[in-house]
Amino acid sequence: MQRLLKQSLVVTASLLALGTASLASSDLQTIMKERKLTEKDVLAAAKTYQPSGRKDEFVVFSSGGQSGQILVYGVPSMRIYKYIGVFTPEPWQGYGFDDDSKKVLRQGDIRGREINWGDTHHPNFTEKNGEYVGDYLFINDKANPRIAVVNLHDFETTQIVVNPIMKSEHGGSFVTPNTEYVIEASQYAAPLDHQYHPIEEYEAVFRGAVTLWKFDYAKGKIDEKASFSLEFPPYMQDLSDAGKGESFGWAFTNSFNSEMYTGGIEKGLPPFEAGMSRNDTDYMHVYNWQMLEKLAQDPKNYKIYHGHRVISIEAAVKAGALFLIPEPKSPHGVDVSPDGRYIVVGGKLDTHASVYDFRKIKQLIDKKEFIGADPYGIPILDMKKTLHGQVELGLGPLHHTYDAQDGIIYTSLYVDSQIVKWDYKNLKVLDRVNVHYNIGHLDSMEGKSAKPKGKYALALDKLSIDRFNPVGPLHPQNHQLIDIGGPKMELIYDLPIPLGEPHDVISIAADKLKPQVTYPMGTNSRTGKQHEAMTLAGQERVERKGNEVKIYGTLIRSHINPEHVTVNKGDKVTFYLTNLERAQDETHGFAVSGYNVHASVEPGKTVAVTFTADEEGVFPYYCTEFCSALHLEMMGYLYVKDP
Ligand code: CUK
Ligand code: CUA
Repeated sequence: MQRLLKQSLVVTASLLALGTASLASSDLQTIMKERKLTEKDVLAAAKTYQPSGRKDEFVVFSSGGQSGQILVYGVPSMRIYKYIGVFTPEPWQGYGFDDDSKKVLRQGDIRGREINWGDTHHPNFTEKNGEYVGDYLFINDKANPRIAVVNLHDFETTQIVVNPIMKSEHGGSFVTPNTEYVIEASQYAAPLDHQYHPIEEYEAVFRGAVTLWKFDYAKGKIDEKASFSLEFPPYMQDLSDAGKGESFGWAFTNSFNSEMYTGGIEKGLPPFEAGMSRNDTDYMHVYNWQMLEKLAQDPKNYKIYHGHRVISIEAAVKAGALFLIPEPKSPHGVDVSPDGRYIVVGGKLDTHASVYDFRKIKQLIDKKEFIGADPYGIPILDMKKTLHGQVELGLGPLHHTYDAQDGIIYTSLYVDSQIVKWDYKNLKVLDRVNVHYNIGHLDSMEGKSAKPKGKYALALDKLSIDRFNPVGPLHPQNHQLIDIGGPKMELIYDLPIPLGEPHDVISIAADKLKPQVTYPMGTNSRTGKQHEAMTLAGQERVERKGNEVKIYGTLIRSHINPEHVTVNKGDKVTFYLTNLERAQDETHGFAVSGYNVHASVEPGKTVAVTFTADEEGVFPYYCTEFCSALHLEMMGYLYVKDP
């Protein structure tokens, strides 16, 4: 109904623009009156409405926060397209319910323990010369440090790597300009050896780190053996960004506990929060991954933890690959400008944003001009001498995103609930818009790449409070769309996010995504290769070896072949299923009653589901997608008998 209404509004708005008094415009007046819509509301609707069949200009990938998933939606329509199961089982896609996806999902943690959720924060695309390439997407898990790779040719998660040294992370995933590395920086410091150590050993044993995951583009996989880490002091590292353009080769990581405060309300000490914000400044870590890459070749520079190379602070300092710069109190976002020259940092407890000039940083590094060193021997650069300037923006500056227009940046103000548009070269505020409420990340289209597109910005609000129909104490989050095409920013749409706290989003021009619509026949989507159990028409069969039964089946409108399978109680049963369809969107699903297995079998895909037939009886299996008029007839029986 609302869509229909919007459609008539669009028509009418254009008629109005032509100055045509018409029936439609009187309809519009009536509707506007009935629904209490202002002219501004009608314009906002016209800017976001997509008639049926019209595609969006940008596609947004949002972290799903505690859901461990990724959410995909379009801009400007804000229509949700997909959830991608990443760290969490997702039954529709069979993710975590078929054998091939279980191999990706059920990685476990460093102790081999199975973990079925994740806290996703920062999605990032593959890049070429700092511009986004719609081939792969990376996302981190803050809670159980891992990085996942999503293949954007089919929007499926194809790899999860477990960080071998961290216990918590936040500065991931950030990608170097040609996708050489995916950067993952730790958050809460912990002993790298995963052993017990009391808090008294904080300064001596607890550590942060940054892991540089090597991405093998041809294989579409992170190469764990070629990856390495750099040890950091226990300063509680935070967001990171990779340099580009003139800062290519460098990377930047914030931290918020230069105090190395260890708290203890149970011991009568002020809590973490009080002690960690005592100092006026924390440290930005400035490091060169190209130099670290070389250091990682020589065993004298690193220690091995869990088979993984960790370059020591000492070796990095000696090589001139690691520096610290003070930054305003409790920083959060660090965002490198499209040309790579400036690094903008927001301090949550400071009203300013700080613009660092990489040229000035580089000059001090080249001259070896330091104001001292931290307790771990890392040279510290003079903050004043590296700053281009600071601008007072308001309360709680968090994150930044860039505009297509050179020198223009947008910053989120968490406490003030605003987006500020400002000029980071001439250091002046240009505009501000209220958002609802308490914004975290924001994104202008491709706004963190070397070629931002502008046009729209997204505000990722942490609280929605009164924006939507109440659905209980756990409120949806609110993604607000802002038109940034004109001189004044205009808020034009609210999208309730129902699935977790989406800390960050990343957007890409829709034409940069070229997903396939069907698979080459017999594809194992998780490996991208032909499935060893691909079954074509006429090859359907049941093979038995001891108590292992393998069913090689096919799916096509509107039958499952075979339709009857008999096994003995206790048999290990594997159904291999190939969808023989060649038409797009002719997906079949596969479920067996009572055995907790499900597969989504898109055209051309082959999947496997394995279970132990531990219960005697008759179990219908069926197709779970309404695929044809005879969908309900697409079924069969599994007979489990006591031998
Ligand atoms: S985020 Cu992860 S704490 Cu500001 Cu990048 Cu919400
Ligand atoms: Cu195939 Cu329903």
